[in-house]
Amino acid sequence: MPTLTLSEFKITELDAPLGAEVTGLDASQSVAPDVILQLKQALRDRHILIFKNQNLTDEQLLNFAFYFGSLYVPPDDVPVLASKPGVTPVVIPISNVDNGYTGSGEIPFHSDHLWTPYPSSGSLLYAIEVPPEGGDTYWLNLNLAYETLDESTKERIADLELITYNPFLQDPNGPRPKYRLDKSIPLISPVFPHPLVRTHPESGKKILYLSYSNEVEVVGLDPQEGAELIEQLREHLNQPRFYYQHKWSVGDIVYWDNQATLHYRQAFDPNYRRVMKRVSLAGSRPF
Ligand SMILES: O=C(O)CCC(=O)C(=O)O
Ligand SMILES: [Fe+2]
Repeated sequence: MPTLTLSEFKITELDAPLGAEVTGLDASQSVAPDVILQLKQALRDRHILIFKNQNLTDEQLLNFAFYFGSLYVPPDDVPVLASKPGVTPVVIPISNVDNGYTGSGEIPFHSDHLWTPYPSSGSLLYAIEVPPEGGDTYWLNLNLAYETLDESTKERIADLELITYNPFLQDPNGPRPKYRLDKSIPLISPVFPHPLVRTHPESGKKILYLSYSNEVEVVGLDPQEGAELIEQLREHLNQPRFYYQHKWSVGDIVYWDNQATLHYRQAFDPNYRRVMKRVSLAGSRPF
């Protein structure tokens, strides 16, 4: 009989509103079917999985990610993080050095690719170098955010659709409005309304599908009324009781569900190096 060791495969729920830690799994190797199924179930239940102590090549990271789905590829005319015209890298450098894409500033709560027609189901972020302080990432439970709304708000938003404007089509040095009040500004790209209350495609849970600071518009509502509603929902979202703050260690992979969470990145001192790699997985049309 093999003896049990500390590196035995284990999924441990975090003492937080979402998240589970996975130990005793080497993501560079092939993974047993029952383990993959347990991970998928844990992701449905806990929305983010944190794999500890990994050491992977890009190819191994992709091979691991593809157990959970195929690569997210945006339409050619819908830019996302790291897009060059018509091409988006497969493994995206999330780094403040060597031409990485995300600098060292704060990144407000968002869900990746929310402004696209078929947003990614999830993303995996693998930490290669981390700063000694700062640069924590927070994940927020959007099912809990929805469930804790009062009944009259739930009724009011039940059938609303929301447009999130593509932040990668905005002038990076221009104003960053949080709501589209001025409808006279011509649109420079197609927009993709999604249900403001999304149903998770696997768990069936209701999700308040709204990022914290992208420019948005509620379809069919008077702009002032829409802006007030969205502000109220965003105030509700932004509460510590809905989120988990992750302090990174080298070798962590966090796999999160973009259909159930938002994430936020704390700023950090630009003199430190923070080097990560991200892979995003294909999703489906929100309903
Ligand atoms: O740098 C981070 O922690 C997260 C950046 C981010 O938003 C992403 O990789 O999708
Ligand atoms: Fe992101």
